Amino acid sequence: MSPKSEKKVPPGQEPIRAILRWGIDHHGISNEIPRISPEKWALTVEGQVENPFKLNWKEFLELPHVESSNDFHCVEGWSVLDCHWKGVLFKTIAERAEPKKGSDYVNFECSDEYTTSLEMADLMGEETMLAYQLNGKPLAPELGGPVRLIVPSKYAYKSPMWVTKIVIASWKLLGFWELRGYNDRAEAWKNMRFDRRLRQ
Ligand SMILES: Nc1nc2c(c(=O)[nH]1)N[C@H]1C(S)=C(S)[C@@H](COP(=O)(O)O)O[C@H]1N2
Ligand SMILES: [Mo]
Repeated sequence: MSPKSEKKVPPGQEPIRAILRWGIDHHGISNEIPRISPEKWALTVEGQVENPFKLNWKEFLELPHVESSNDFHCVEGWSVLDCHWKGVLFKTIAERAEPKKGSDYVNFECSDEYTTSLEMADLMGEETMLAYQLNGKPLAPELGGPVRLIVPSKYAYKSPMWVTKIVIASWKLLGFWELRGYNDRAEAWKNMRFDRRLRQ
C-alpha cells in the first residue's frame, strides 16, 4: 500500500479520488450552478466592524495570498484527499475589517442564497482561506469559483461556494444545513454530524 492510501481520514469517511459531485445535488437551494465571471464578482465585508469594504476581483487578487494542501470532508461520508488550494487567508480579510469588540461571529452569503456561519476563532487558522485556485487552476464554477471559503477541519457545509458577502457581528444566523439538523460545530475529526435537538 502506498503511504497515500494509508492516510487517515476522519471517522465514517471514505476517500474518493476527486471532488466528484460537480454541482449535482449538493446544492441546498437549487441545482443551478452560479456562473459568475470574475470581472462581475465582488466581495462585500460588513457588519459590526470599523472598516467595512468591498473588493472587486482585481483588488481581491492584490491581497497577500497563501497556498496549502489539505483534505476535504463532506458530511455524507466522502473525503477528497490532498487538495492544493491557493487563496487569501480569512485572517487577512478579518484584520482589514477591524471587528468591533464582541464581533465574534461570521456569516457568509453566497450567489445561490446558501448561507453558513462560523465563530471568528474557528476562522483564524493558517489553512482557512478564501480560495480562488485548486491544484494550480482557477476554481471552476462547479467547485465554487471564482471564490469559496475552505475550512479543512470542518465538514464541507462550512465551506461555502460562490461567496459574495461576509457579515462580521456579535450574532450568528444558523446556516442552510445547520437549520436542517446538521451540527453547527461540524468538526470532522470529532464526528459532529447531526444536532439531536433539531433531528427527532
Ligand atoms: N454556496 C454553496 N456552498 C456550499 C454548498 C451549497 O449548496 N451552496 N454545499 C456545501 C456542501 S454540503 C458541500 S459537500 C460542498 C461541496 O463542494 P464541491 O462541489 O466542491 O464538492 O460545498 C458546500 N458549500
Ligand atoms: Mo456536503
